[in-house]
Amino acid sequence: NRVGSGGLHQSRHLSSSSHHHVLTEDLKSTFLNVYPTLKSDLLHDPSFEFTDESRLWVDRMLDHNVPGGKLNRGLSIVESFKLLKEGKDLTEEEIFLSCALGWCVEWLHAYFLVIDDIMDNSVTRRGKTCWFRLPQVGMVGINDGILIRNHVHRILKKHFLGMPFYFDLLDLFNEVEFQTSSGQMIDMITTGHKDLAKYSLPVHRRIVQYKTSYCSFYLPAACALLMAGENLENHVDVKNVLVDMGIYFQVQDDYLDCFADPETLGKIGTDIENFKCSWLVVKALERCSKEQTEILYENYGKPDPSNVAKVKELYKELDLEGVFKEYESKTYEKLIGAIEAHQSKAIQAVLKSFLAKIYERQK
Ligand code: DMA
Ligand code: MG
Ligand code: MG
Ligand code: MG
Repeated sequence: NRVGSGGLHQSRHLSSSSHHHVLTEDLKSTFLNVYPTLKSDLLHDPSFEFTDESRLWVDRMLDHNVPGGKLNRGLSIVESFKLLKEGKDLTEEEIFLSCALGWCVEWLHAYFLVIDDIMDNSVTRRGKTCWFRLPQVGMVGINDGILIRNHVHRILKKHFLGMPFYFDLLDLFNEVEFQTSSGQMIDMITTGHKDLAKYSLPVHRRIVQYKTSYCSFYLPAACALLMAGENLENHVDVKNVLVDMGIYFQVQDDYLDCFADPETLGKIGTDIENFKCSWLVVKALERCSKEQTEILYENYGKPDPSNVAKVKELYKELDLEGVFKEYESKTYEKLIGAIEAHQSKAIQAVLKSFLAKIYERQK
C-alpha cells in the first residue's frame, strides 16, 4: 500500500488504516473467488455446443485477458455497494451479486483492452504479451474481443434477469459501451490527421471523457447505485464528479505511458510513436519555444526509437514531470472539494474511495 507516499493529502482526507487494509484484502479474495464460477458458467453455456478444443480456447482466452489487472473497477462496485448500504451487513446473495456485477465491468473492460491493443499496436499488457500477439491468436483476437463483450450479457442474463433494476442495468451497459467506442473512434481519427496543430486541451478532454471516464468511473459507481435501488437520473452530480475523476485518471495514464517503468506499469508505452493526443504532448505544445516546437514536429509520431528518445528528452527539458505533479495536486484538491459539496455522506464515501485508489498511482 502507498501509505506515506500519499503524503498529507491522503492522511487528511482518506482513511487508510491497517484495519481498512485487512477488509480490502478480504474483499479482494471474495471477489477473486467469484471468477471461476462465472467462467465455468460461460464454459458450459447451453446456447453453444462446445467441443473440448473450443472450451479450452475460451478458458485460456479468459484467463489471459480478464483477471490479471488491478481489479479497481470490479472491486469498487462491491465496496461502493457496501458504503451505500451504510454499515448494514450484506447477505451472501448481495455479496455474490455485487461481485458478479463487478466482474461484468472487468469483462467489458477486458473487451476494450483486447481491441485497444490491436488498434494501438501494443506489445504488452498487465505484464504479459498482448493477446493478439500470441502466434496462435492473431486476428482471431478480434473475435475473442467480441466474445468477451458478449459474455457480459450472458452473465447479466444468468444472474440479474428478473431483478427490478435489470432493464436499467442493460441500458447502462449499452450507453457506456456506446460512449467508450465513440471515444475510441475520436482517439483514432484525431491521431490519423497527423497534425499537431489540431491538439489542444479541449480536444484531449473530449477524447478521454468518452474513452475512459464512463467505462472506468461512472459505470462501476452507477452499477452500485442501481443495486442499492437508486434511480440514476437523480445522480447527475455524481456522474459529473466521476467524469472529472476519469479525465484525471487518463492524464495519469498518458503520463505513465512515457515516464513509468514498463516493468511496474505492465505495459510498454506507445503514445509517442502513435501520434496520440496525449496530455503530455498538449502540455509540451503549450510550453515549447519556436525551436522546441520544431523538434516536436520533426520527431512526434515516428516509429524509430531515436525519434521517440528526442521527444522524451524534450519532455524532460520542459519539466513535464513537474507540470504533471502540479496538475495532480491541484486536481486532487478540486475533486475533494466537489466531493465534499455532496449532501450525502455515503456518496461522499463512495467517491472518496474511487479517488483513494488512483491518487498518486504508479501503475
Ligand atoms: C484506452 O486508452 C482506453 C480504453 C477504452 C481501453 P489507452 O490506449 O491510452 O489505454 P492503454 O494505455 O491502457 O493502452
Ligand atoms: Mg492503448
Ligand atoms: Mg488506445
Ligand atoms: Mg495509454
